[in-house]
Amino acid sequence: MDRKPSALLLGLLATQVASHGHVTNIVINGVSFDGWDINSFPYMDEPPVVVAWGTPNTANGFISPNAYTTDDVICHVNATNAQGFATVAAGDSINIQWTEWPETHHGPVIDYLADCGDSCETVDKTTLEFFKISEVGLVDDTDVPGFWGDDQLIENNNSWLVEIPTNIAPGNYVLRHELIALHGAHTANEAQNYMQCFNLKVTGSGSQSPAGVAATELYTPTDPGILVDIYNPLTYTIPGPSMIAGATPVTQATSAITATGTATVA
Ligand SMILES: *[C@@H]1O[C@H](CO)[C@@H](O)[C@H](O)[C@H]1NC(C)=O
Ligand SMILES: *[C@@H]1O[C@H](CO)[C@@H](O)[C@H](O)[C@H]1NC(C)=O
Ligand SMILES: [Cu+2]
Repeated sequence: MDRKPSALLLGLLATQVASHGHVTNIVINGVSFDGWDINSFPYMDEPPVVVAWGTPNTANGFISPNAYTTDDVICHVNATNAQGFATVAAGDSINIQWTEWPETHHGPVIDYLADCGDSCETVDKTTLEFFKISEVGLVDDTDVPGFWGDDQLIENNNSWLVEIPTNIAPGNYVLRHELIALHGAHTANEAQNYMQCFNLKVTGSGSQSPAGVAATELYTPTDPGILVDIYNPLTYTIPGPSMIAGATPVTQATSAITATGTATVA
């Protein structure tokens, strides 16, 4: 028997790798923290402790609208709590580095935080209530399908800068970072959500504890920002709740890496 993968299978694998993406690392004030490596960590009995939530997403896949009410929409498929965290001051920005994002995958870039209480390492993910701190949708609609948040991400070295609002009370938070690809979204259930979660300890003197919603209540398959034809001129409505007061849009920029950090284990 020929044990080599067939040309067809190789082609499919290549297509999958080429057509989707995931986060490789995040950078906070020059310090780079590893993400969850979908190509190796899922195969390990004891994967390294990182600040990113774990997922057996070895297919480099996405979550579909028909799974918006399942736990997979919280932090990706079968996600498990990150076992460490990174510390960030409110008001600081975090650069989130993706693998090469496909040009065809136009759509918004959205970021949320959820307060974990005592520990993001042990919190029950179904109790997390997310509030929105950043959203960028259709930036320029001059030429259909337009220039989108994730086109900005591509121009920004496939990375995204998000600011932790200054007014947030210090504490333990999950950052839920998400790209939604809308190239097929004119067909029901064909939007593609790519979310990744990270554990943060936010320091500072803020006092706000914004109300949030469960991730399973963020979107519905027929939201105008989810079931949408981007190949015709449109006014795009970014899905999910409004941004909190104090959320500050930042100009996209890369973050030079000056050091490598490791997740803090409580
Ligand atoms: C996620 O968990 C379900 C239920 O245990 C399982 O059927 C499915 O194969 C898992 N998915 C992945 C990608 O591991
Ligand atoms: C651009 O991204 C690559 C990884 O894809 C990274 O190695 C490099 O440092 C980044 N460049 C800048 C200026 O951030
Ligand atoms: Cu894709």
